Amino acid sequence: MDAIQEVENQLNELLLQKFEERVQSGDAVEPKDWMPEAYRKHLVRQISQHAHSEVIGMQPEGNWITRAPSLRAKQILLAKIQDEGGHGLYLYSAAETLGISRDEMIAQLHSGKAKYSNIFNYPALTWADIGAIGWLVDGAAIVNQVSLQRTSYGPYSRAMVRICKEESFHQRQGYEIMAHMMRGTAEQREMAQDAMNRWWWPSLMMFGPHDSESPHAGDAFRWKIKRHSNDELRQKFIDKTVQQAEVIGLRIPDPDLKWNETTGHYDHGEINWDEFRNVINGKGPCNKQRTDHHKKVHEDGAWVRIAAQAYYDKRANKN
Ligand code: BYC
Repeated sequence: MDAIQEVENQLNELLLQKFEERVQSGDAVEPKDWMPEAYRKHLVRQISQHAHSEVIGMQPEGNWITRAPSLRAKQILLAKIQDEGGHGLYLYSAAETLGISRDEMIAQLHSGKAKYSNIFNYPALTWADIGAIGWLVDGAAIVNQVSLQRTSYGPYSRAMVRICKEESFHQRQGYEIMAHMMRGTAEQREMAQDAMNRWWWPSLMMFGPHDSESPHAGDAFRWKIKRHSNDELRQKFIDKTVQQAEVIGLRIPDPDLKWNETTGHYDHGEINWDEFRNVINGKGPCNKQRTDHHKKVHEDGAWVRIAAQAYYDKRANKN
């Protein structure tokens, strides 16, 4: 028994070495390839959380479909929300190639075992929030996702390529709303600034904790799941967004924000990490509302899944 175990261990070490050489050379890892269990688990965690974020992210925006200020705005918002649902589907499919079922992922979301992005636990109070979500939230997501296009797992990386194309349209849609409001009345400008004030800091939190506090960073870099660190991507987002805010006359709600000649980047104030931890651990303003809504809709839609399965089974039996 011991001898068998030893051979097995040696074999696993060899496989791990080969796997790491492949990843280092830049080859994509595909579903049927051998992979270390920790790599598989890391990806299931990240991809499923990413998928849940896309789907839960439909809720704050869906809240505004019936109140969009014009037919054009309504059509665009509907298309955007539909895109987010599609992103969730590509990502659930990518995660399924790692041996976890959609049902298991949904059960983990409902039990609280799986997280979703902190950002969707805040309410969308005014139409300007829809602008801020598109511009800041999708803008932050793009910075992260452009980097993930080169992630080592093939199905995740390919999903990212398509998602990024759609997200850049979403970001422009949000910026257009904000620019439009900033050209409007004093009340509209105030509304846009208020949305900016509420969404800025949670958007910076989307990139995750500082690098020194990021427990998953080690494996993520070792296996090229991540190509850039949380802090690098956050800085990139700040640098590009500050200029966009200036163009339309919005103020960044950070008194410590200033251009640093030496680093060539903006310095920024400290993020409220207590707020971040509270929000991702279920104590944000809308956590309960978001999960309760997802559970209810999932239960209400059970008949659709049953009917689709019955149709599929019937066809399969015929062939
Ligand atoms: N929110 O070691 P770390 C969208 C957790 S949706 C919640 O740095 P990692 C859109 C992290 O999970 C796009 N939790 O982790 C949709 C870990 O806890 P666990 C959303 C967070 O994985 C609709 C712990 O903190 N994008 O665009 O190396 C409408 C330690 O973190 C967050 C994605 O999901 C957070 N923000 O790095 C509009 C991107 N940050 O799991 C727009 C995919 C950290 O041990 N995900 N945590 O319990 C990633 O790139 C990475 O997972 C992260 C975190 C950068 C988020």
